[in-house]
Amino acid sequence: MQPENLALPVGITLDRFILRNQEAFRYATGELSQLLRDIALAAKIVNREVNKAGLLNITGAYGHQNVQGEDQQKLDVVADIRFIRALTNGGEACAVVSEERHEMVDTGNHKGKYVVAIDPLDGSSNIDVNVSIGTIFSIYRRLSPVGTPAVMEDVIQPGNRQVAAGYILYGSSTMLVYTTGRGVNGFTYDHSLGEFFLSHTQIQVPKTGKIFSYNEGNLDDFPKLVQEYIASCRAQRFSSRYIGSLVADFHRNMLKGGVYLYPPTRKDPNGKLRLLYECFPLAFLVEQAGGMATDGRQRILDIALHDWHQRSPLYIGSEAMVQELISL
Ligand code: AHM
Ligand code: MG
Repeated sequence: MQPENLALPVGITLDRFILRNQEAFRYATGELSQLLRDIALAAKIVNREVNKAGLLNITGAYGHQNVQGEDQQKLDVVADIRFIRALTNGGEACAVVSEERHEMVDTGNHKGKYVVAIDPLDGSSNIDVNVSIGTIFSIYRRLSPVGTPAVMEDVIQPGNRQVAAGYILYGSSTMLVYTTGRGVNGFTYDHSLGEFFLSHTQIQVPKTGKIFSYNEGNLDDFPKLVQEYIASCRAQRFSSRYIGSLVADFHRNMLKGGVYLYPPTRKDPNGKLRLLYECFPLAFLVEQAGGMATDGRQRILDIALHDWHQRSPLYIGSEAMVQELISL
């Protein structure tokens, strides 16, 4: 055996990858890179909390409802605090909008050029039952002058203005997947080294697929045409896969080819998912990976935002499948 085979290279760390990409931009100041690293740090901490959730008795409802009127899980609150603290200490984000908070958080970093929208822990109904959950984030350049406090307009921008977006999937392994508009790359967390390593280079969503994901309990509420599309998936004997954690369902479909549907329902006539920190970031990622995202009428990324907790129907995944849906 060759001596070097005794110690194989460990690969490219997320930090090095971010730095290399930054070097490709002549005038890059490194602030976006630092911001991504802050998010990765918080992700590692949240990953630790998620892993020990049962041990520390921090699972279960926190006893409050969040702004959507849903029960907050303790880990939702913990993740929210972790991300906001990391972004505040980092200094590059002047404001953060979180699914868990009514108001925009002014980080006090008025010199920061960026604003961040985040769903700190998505799929929260799965926390207590040891099923995959995720974090979703989206980064915008602020519109208001640097050096002043952020204003509402900074975080009411359409998805097509995102400069970066990504998610962390706390699954059978922990992954961070992100884009800065030049393709999508995925990094897998090595617990023993405490580092994310590049594992999925330039991810491409298969053009079509055989997986469809939706909450079947809501089927009778769906618009007739969506029901027809689902009937056609069934007729073709496609596989139905639904975890109930958007990040996990999205991730699987992005790698294997498929479509995720959250249509309007009687309970949520505008759809359940939130544009700013759920639909926009995933739509940016899917398009960067060659897929599509629509609300049934228009491209998700072009929807005008009026409220940072605004909801939308979402149909996202392989291009051919989303196209077929739209054509109906
Ligand atoms: P959450 O942000 O409260 O966790 O809700 C979002 C989640 C998504 O992860 C998931 O795709 C969807 O809600 C599941 O909804 P349902 O339980 O109605 O199928
Ligand atoms: Mg969510």
